[in-house]
Parts: sequence; structure tokens; C-alpha cells
Amino acid sequence: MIEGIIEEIRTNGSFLVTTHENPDGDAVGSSLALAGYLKRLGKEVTIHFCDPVPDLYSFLPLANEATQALPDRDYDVCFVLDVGEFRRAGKQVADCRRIGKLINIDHHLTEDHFGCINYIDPKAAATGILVHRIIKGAGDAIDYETALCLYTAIITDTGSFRYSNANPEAFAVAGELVATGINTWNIAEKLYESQPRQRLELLALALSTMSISPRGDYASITVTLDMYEKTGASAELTDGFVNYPRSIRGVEVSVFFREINPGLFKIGFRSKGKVDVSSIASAFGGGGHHNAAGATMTGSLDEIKAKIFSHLEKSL
Ligand SMILES: [Mn+2]
Repeated sequence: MIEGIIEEIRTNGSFLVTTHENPDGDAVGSSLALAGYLKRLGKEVTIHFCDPVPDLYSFLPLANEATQALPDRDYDVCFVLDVGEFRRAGKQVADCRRIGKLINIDHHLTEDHFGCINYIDPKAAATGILVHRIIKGAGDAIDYETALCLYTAIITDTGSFRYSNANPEAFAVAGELVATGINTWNIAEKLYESQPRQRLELLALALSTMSISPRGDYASITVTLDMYEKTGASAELTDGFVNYPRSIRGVEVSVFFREINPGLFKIGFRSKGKVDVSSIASAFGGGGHHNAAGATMTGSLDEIKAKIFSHLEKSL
């Protein structure tokens, strides 16, 4: 599999590198690492993300080169990274006939094998791990810039090595990346110690809504539209809020109610591992993974909470 990808890199000249909408650390890090590697080989590379690179990751090399407008030209090869379903790469890529041969590199459990080559390994902690395998497989070294990107990909997708996907390979690759001279504290500071104050102000309001079930096995928090107004925070700053109720001792499932529009709510579910929250989310028309899932519901907040809590009372 890797040999086929290395052969495509060797024999082609122009590459498009893209990832999913609302890109996370692995999406940005793995894409920029691969793009930088291709550039080092003297290839012509366009980095296209359908959404802007979040501020949090703007310190990564080449982050400023990511373009939201897909150039109107032909490419030999299009690398699609960290994308479980092709439509998540955005409409421009999905509709384009000029992007060349599709190579799908991913670690999600997925049925959507949309590439000519599909290098999918759900055991890999991050897509960044797969990019590392490709560069090493080609016999090339990992330089400092690539290491910055790949380390960011790995620590964000493993929750700083806390999640169960942090396997021996993730630690081994991280060790190799650190040996290139990257400063892990600097990266951690950029990712976790540089929050906008509005995020903490919004979190304070959200935590004040916390409710815990009678048995103490699930807990929830809520963010409403007026909280954004009060704090000046935007919706993207709620990233990670859903983890707070889960961190309570005894809580197996956390629920995060987020108002999108009046009467329209996104509900995020997180599990500590014993409960499959994807089946809970699918009972409400949503979906996801064992430990992380979501649904969208309409109605009043009280109605929606009553429906979800009664489902949880019965199913946990
Ligand atoms: Mn990922």
C-alpha cells in the first residue's frame, strides 16, 4: 500500500492536499506535514482546506499557504487526509473533475473507500502516523518542520496521549519527532495554554448549568445563544466543553447541549468507554463512534433535555 503511494509521489508532479471541514489538529498537522514533504521533493503543491485553519494551528509551517478557494487547474494527484466520508472534504473538491487520482489516507473506521488508493488503518492513533510511515517508507528523514506538524497531529488526536488510541507506535513516533529538536512545551503552550479569555468566560457560564443524574452516571452542560452574546465568544470556542461533565468521578456519559438557532440544538455525547454513545445518538437521528457521537434536535431546551434524560435513565 505504502509502496503504491510512494510510486505515485515519485512519478507525478502536481499535487493537491486536502482534509475535512472544520479541521482539527490531526487534519491540519497531517496535511501540512505531507505538503511540506512533497515540496521538499520539488513537487508542485496546493494546500486546500474548505474551512480556514483555526487560529490555534496557525503556528504550524505552511499554515498560511492553505487556500479555501480551489484553483481552477488540473492536478496529477489529490491527497485526501483524515476524511472518513468524502463529502467532508467540501463541495469544491467533491464536485471537481480536475483533481486527478484520489489517494485517501485515513484512520477512521469507514466504509467510504473513495480513493483510487485507500490507505486506511483504524489502528493508527492519527492520520499523522500514516504520513510518518509514508515518509519513512520512502527512505526520507523527518525534518524539524515536519516534526512540528506530526507531533501536533498526534497529541491532539490522542488527547495528549491520554486516550486509548495512544499505542506504542504513537509514543515511538513522538519520541522520534522530539529528537528532531521540537520544543514540546512550546507546542503545548500554543495548543493548551493560549486560550482566548472569552472561551473561559463562556465555559464558566456553561459549567454553571451543569446537572448530574440521580445515579450520578451521566451529566450535562448547556450553552445557549445568549451566552455567546454575554461573553463575545463564538461557537468554535465550545470545542472540548463536552469533556468536562465526563471528567466527574462515576459519570460514564456526558451530554453537551449547544443552541445553534432558536429552537435548534446540537447535542454532543461522550463516553468513558463502557457505554456506546453512537447508539444513543442514533436513537435521536444522529450518529458517531463508540466514545463520541452527536445529534441535532429541534424543540425547546426543556423538551429536548426531558427526552434525552429519560432515554439515558432507561438505557444506562
Ligand atoms: Mn484524525
